[in-house]
Amino acid sequence: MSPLAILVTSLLAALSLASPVARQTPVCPWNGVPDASNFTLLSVSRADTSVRKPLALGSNGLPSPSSAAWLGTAESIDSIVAQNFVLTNGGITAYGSNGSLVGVSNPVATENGWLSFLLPDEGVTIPPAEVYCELFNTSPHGAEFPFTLALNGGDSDNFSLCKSSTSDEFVVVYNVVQASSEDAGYEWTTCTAVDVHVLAVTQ
Ligand SMILES: *[C@@H]1O[C@H](CO)[C@@H](O)[C@H](O)[C@H]1NC(C)=O
Ligand SMILES: *[C@@H]1O[C@H](CO)[C@@H](O)[C@H](O)[C@H]1NC(C)=O
Ligand SMILES: CC(=O)N[C@H]1CO[C@H](CO)[C@@H](O)[C@@H]1O
Repeated sequence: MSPLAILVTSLLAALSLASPVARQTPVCPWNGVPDASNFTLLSVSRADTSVRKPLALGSNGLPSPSSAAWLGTAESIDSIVAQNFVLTNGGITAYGSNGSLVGVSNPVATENGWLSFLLPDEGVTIPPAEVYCELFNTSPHGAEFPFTLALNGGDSDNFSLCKSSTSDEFVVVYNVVQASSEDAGYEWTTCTAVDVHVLAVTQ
């Protein structure tokens, strides 16, 4: 997108928030929206923005089929559960490669929070936890990645990628805390701060 197109998109999004039909949820600040159709997620290192990893749901270390999965780098996952997502009123649903709904977002702890998903049995409907939000970049100069994932009230600044202590999966962890990292199941020394960007899938 050109910077102008990004500006127009941001303005339109801002205007739509001001309209009576816009829904503002407790999880979304003014520069965020609680809905986004079909997207994938990309982590970008804050220290070196050339380090970019597509994210997916996986559950390395758990027997398959498992009733849980969490967000990690696609390259580190033994068997990818889902790579396409939809955000609805702050809740994320995850879709497998054949397009079927396979996961719904769980709440995320305010410290050492894994971005975990529940994998319901087929045919069972469970609503996703409504804790996410898509922030849009408001810079007049535009941004390479105009949309960023945020949670727990619009916080997009505290995601890290860390290696799980029980497998080779690099998982996304919210608000890492060194003192309790061992109990939380990841290796503190492997963590790097990242932004998690929302990439719209164009049909
Ligand atoms: C899609 O794949 C899942 C397993 O990943 C399977 O349980 C389900 O039956 C499949 N659905 C269709 C429509 O093929
Ligand atoms: C998302 O887009 C992909 C690629 O076009 C498609 O295969 C998939 O079915 C779509 N999923 C949803 C939930 O719309
Ligand atoms: C809840 C929390 O710890 N938020 C932190 C997220 O990151 C920003 C910027 O690094 C901090 O200022 C916040 O305190």
